Amino acid sequence: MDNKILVTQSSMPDYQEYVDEIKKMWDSKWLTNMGPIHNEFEAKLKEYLCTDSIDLFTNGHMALEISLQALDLKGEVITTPFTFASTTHAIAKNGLKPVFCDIKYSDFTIDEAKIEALITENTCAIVPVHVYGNVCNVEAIQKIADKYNLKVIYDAAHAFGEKYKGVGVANFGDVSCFSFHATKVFNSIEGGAASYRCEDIGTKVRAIRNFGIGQSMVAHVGTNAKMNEFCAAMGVCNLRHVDSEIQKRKLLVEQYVAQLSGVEGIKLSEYTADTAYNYSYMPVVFEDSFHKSCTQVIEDLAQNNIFARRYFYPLTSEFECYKQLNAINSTPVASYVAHRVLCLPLYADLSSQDVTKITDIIKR
Ligand code: T4K
Repeated sequence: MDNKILVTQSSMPDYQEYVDEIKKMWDSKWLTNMGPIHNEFEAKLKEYLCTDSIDLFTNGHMALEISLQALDLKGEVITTPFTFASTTHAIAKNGLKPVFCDIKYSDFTIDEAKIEALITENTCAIVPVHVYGNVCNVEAIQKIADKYNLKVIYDAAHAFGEKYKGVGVANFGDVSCFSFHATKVFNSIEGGAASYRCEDIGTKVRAIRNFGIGQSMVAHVGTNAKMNEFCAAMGVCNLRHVDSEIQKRKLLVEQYVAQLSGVEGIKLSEYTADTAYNYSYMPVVFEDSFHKSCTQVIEDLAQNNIFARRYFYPLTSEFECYKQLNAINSTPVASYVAHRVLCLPLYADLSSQDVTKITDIIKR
């Protein structure tokens, strides 16, 4: 391999640990369709995520898309444009209209103070994103949802294992959806999960995940989004090590923060004492007062074989497929951040020397 430093690097167990795990499949010949490793993984996740309800999926996107389908929603959904394509696509794929709400500059999550003004008689739900692992203002959002009888579906793709005021994030809203993609803090190669407040949603979600096949008959238009045993085995292995991976990331983030805070024109994400973070991303906003533009920083880093990424640029509201919604100028804070934010390399095996090299290049 070359010596490139990429934005992230998949966490993997020792080769032998994974081989020992998948060896069971050669004995059982059971590869998919909610097999024994799948069920073991699910049980372990319930414990880790502090929730009674967890269902596994092929990926985080299918968890989100199917959960929205299971809620039988119609009309408009208030959401953030400062996210990965998946969030907005999951809404649109269900025939729902995304209505974009601005974000807060402090932590880049949906601005709860701007949600109510967007509610109409057609609003049926709110889909906030715990972006970069920054937990949304779950109390304020739930208050609004209760007042207007709206469902809340959290895109928790970045928030695996986090707690807010001691409560696992899987417990907020009607549904929370996680991603276990190879690029995430915790991965099962590809994979995802959803947790629910109400078991009825779980029953429906499980049917839709398996072609709509329920207890007796096919009642829902379903799809195939079942997690296979190879992915579940990777999940079981990685779950054993996730706490130490998060601890290593925490130290690296603390180093980044120490070396970049106070620099004129650099804005870092705000961390609060209420949240137990997973340190999934290292976002930095290069404000106009910084001596280089975000694009120049990307180029300077790339010249040194370091590859930061523009998560999330452009806003999903600026995608070709959503232009007809005419929402491009409706979220000024999100637009400002999207044009200036970079996620710096962050993964458990990144060295502290590399963090220093990266921050030196940025400050130089
Ligand atoms: N909601 C939100 C808010 C999300 O961010 C995402 C996914 C979802 C929903 C949907 O969840 P999933 O359906 O994906 O489970 C990546 C991921 O593909 C995507 O999962 C993630 N968000 C998004 C933010 O980033 P890319 O296009 O940046 O990935 P890629 O291939 O450029 O990889 C980035 C770096 O990661 C590489 O430079 C090296 C490293 N890498 C990548 C792969 C694929 C590895 O070390 N190992 C690997 O196997 O999208």
